[in-house]
Amino acid sequence: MEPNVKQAYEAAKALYAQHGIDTDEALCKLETIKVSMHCWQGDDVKGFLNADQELTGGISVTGQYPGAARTPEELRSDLDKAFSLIPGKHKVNLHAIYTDTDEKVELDQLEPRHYERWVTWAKEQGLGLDFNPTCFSHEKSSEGFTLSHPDAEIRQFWIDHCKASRRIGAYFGEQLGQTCVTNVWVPDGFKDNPVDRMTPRKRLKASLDEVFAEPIDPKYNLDAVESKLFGLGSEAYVVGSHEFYMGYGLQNDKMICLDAGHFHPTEVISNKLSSLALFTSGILLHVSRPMRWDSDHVVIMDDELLEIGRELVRHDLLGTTHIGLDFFDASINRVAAWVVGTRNTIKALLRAMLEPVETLKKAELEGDYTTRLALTEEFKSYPFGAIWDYYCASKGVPVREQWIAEVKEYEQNVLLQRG
Ligand code: RNT
Ligand code: ZN
Repeated sequence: MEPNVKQAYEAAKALYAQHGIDTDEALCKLETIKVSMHCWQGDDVKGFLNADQELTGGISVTGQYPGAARTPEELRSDLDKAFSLIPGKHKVNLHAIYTDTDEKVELDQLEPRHYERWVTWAKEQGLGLDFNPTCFSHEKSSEGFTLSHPDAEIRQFWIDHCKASRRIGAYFGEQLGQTCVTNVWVPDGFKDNPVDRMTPRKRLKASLDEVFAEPIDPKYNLDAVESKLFGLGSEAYVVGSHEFYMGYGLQNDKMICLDAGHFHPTEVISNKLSSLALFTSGILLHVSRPMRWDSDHVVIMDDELLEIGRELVRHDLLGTTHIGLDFFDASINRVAAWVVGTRNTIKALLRAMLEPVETLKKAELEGDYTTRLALTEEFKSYPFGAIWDYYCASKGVPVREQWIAEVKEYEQNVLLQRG
């Protein structure tokens, strides 16, 4: 470790200690937190199963930066590169379309063996895996409906796909000794005002009941359901709204997935955690950055990210919250996108751990809102960067912006060599 990194750490440590904050302890805790890095940033949500299909489901990737992964090997190589620049041991979030197999297989016929090479790799790298059925980019979703489709046959296809996905999740969990979270998100909805808002929701509810009917050991797989306010082409109505899945999740003991981009523009998921946590045994997050709409920009160190970190730390929710990332930007180097978003997410948690929460709580309880405001603001310029740098150095990953050069080199030697 460079001596100046260590020196800066010692100086910062002493400052935090004056407020009773133990930086060594904070780093020990930070080390145990896993972020689930989404594979789909690496290839613009194409996958390998039907890679020639256009991206549908009301989500969209913009940009033409060269170097997107074209094969599972390339994607794993890019993930390896990203993880070498991120401190800690984490998870990878796979979508069903990211099969690694020579077989031609349909979504409803998927089996654990189609992901065996991912499992082998995850074992080698000490990573966990999470999973998602892919209910989009398919001819059977082309009418904008999947699990709530009025046609029973099409519905059955998607039910079978989701059932298969849970079994694959359980296989991941069992093989890797780390619980897999399988998250169901469907794009179902109407572009224009519906007449009947209820019947599609009844169908979605019945389909989900079938999907979850098979008991699976929660040690291996946990289920989550993800709501949404609107999508491209489902502006007027989304079947799986927040209220729908909040009801479904609470009634059926399924985790609710909060995606930062799936609410009204001034509505934030950070303010939902302390409520939801009172009524659930766990929450899944899709940390993302909506800009004016659900645009899935790379996560930056903005107020909402910090607030999410604070809520998780202050209310001791880290043990029960599964932190997933969900963004896709094809206008910049995709490995860099992962590194920026993941480092920021971890860094935001660290910043939250380095706040004088007990003092602030006490001030609040005593009605001393002056101290609450003043101390909060002063802490914004406390030297958390020195603690972060030390953490990166002690985990053997590049300190500060040093990682950028490594990504550029990888771009030259690997990404730009791809056709
Ligand atoms: C879409 C949801 C969903 C997807 C991924 C690819 O709005 O956020 O999580 O982004 O499944
Ligand atoms: Zn999401």
